[in-house]
Amino acid sequence: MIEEGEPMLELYYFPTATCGYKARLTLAEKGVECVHRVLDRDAGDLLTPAYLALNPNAVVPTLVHDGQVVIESSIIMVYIDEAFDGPALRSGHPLERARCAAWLKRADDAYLPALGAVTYGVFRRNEVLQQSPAELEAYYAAIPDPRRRAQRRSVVEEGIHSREVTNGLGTLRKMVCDADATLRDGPYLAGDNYGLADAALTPFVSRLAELGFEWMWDGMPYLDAWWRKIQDRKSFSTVFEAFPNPARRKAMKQAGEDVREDAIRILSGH
Ligand SMILES: N[C@@H](CCC(=O)N[C@@H](CS)C(=O)NCC(=O)O)C(=O)O
Repeated sequence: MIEEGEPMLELYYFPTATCGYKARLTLAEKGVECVHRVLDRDAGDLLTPAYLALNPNAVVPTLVHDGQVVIESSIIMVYIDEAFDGPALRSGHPLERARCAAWLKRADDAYLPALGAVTYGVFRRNEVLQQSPAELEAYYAAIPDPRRRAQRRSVVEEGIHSREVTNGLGTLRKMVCDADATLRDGPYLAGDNYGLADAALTPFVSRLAELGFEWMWDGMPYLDAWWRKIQDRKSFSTVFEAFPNPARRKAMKQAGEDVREDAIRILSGH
């Protein structure tokens, strides 16, 4: 409970946002309460002048702490870890901190674009393509960054065969291989305790599981054991069960199942 007079902490996100999960897992692991500003992406909530004033990139998450705005999910995670009491989510050891920073950077630079392409190319396109041609053009035009706009068009129109998606699958396959190799040496990704690196990777592995892509880590016992452990944490159910949507869950599984053979074939050529 946030008491009156306490600094106000607000997190803006939409329920299924990967980057939102990173911030929400961090808050849950720290035991920090905040006001949840839940946006409706499909209703255009990310494009309102009020939201663009907070986050000009028209993306989530956005954290507002006592009127001060913090954007970028990995920066938000570190900010929450530093600004609030609760278990430290980064090791005090310089090398482990560097390893944590490297996972956060890979998540931002490589895994997020890859997962976005795979999610849209496998599943979201089925929803986006319900729009009329004029609505679809307006939808593309509203994406502020030209590179993201071109990527979105390619994955929606070409699906699993878009170069963005095939490259994305390769990147995510490398992500699980690298994580498995790291976890061979210890229980968590950057040190002996659960931390920001684990929280950062969780939404990516979780999305692959939602698509029924667990086959990607067949023969990777260390990643598999980590994933089971992660799902047993209270933070996982707090965050991933907050907005139950069984119909969407079923549609995602089905969409993943529909392209499974293609995805396996694409990865075998990578
Ligand atoms: N680098 C940014 C990326 C944020 C981002 O791309 N967020 C996605 C959700 S994970 C988003 O808001 N997409 C807007 C959309 O789908 O229209 C961060 O880490 O915060």
